[in-house]
Amino acid sequence: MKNIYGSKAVSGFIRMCGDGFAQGWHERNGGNLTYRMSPEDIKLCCDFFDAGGEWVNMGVSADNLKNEYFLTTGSGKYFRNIKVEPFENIGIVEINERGDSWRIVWGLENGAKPTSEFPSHFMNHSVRKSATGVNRVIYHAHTPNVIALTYVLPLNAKNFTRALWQSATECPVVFPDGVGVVPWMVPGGAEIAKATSEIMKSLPAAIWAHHGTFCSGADFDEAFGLMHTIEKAAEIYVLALSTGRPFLQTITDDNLRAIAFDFGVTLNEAFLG
Ligand code: 2HA
Ligand code: ZN
Repeated sequence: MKNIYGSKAVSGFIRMCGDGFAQGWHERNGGNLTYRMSPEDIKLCCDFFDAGGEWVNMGVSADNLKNEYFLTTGSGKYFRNIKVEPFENIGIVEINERGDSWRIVWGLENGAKPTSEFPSHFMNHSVRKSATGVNRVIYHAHTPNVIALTYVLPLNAKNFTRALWQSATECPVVFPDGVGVVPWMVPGGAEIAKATSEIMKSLPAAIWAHHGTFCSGADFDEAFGLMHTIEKAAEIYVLALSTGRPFLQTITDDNLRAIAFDFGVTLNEAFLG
């Protein structure tokens, strides 16, 4: 490999950032992405690492993320610029053996730091790794239609999950566990990190009221696909609402159960009925 961009981890990460920007989810420095590298990714990329950076304590810790390596977007950086200048806008951090600090080993040049939401991402990685065994991606985006719905739907998991499941037939198959909702909170801190990771113990996505969406996935396709599916369902719901006409019909709970049965998934019954 001639340079680090030849690795699937780094090229896939950069591609996903560009795809999110193209969707209109990353105005200015909005949104952030992290990827927990596999042993193969690390083996491929480590020739390009420089571990001379300082350790920085995160204020949160996770036993199951000790000594892991994460690709991360930079704090205050614009998704729009990632493709053209990746080394300043994204980077790789190593986690220490206590699981409570990071240091930069590649990228984030000229004084850049990991995303301001790194504590949220880190805690979500920890709970999704435990819950699924395979999760590697945590993705936060400012999804406009999901945000719009947080002004008009009651802020709870049941209402949001049902509204999304009913808005597109694919939804119960893509996220049969449903989505959670975090009430409005100041972003970037330990409190919102804790609230989000509580949800992520059992659900693959959390909606942040009046802010955006957090999604998880085993790989870039799965995490991006989940964000895309949730946001598109929300768009359909908003379109239906914006006709100003009453809903005459929808996908009923029994229809949802029938989809789940045929596609071999188990729907979270707590969000039905
Ligand atoms: O990175 O999206 O939530 C900026 C944000 C903070
Ligand atoms: Zn945000």
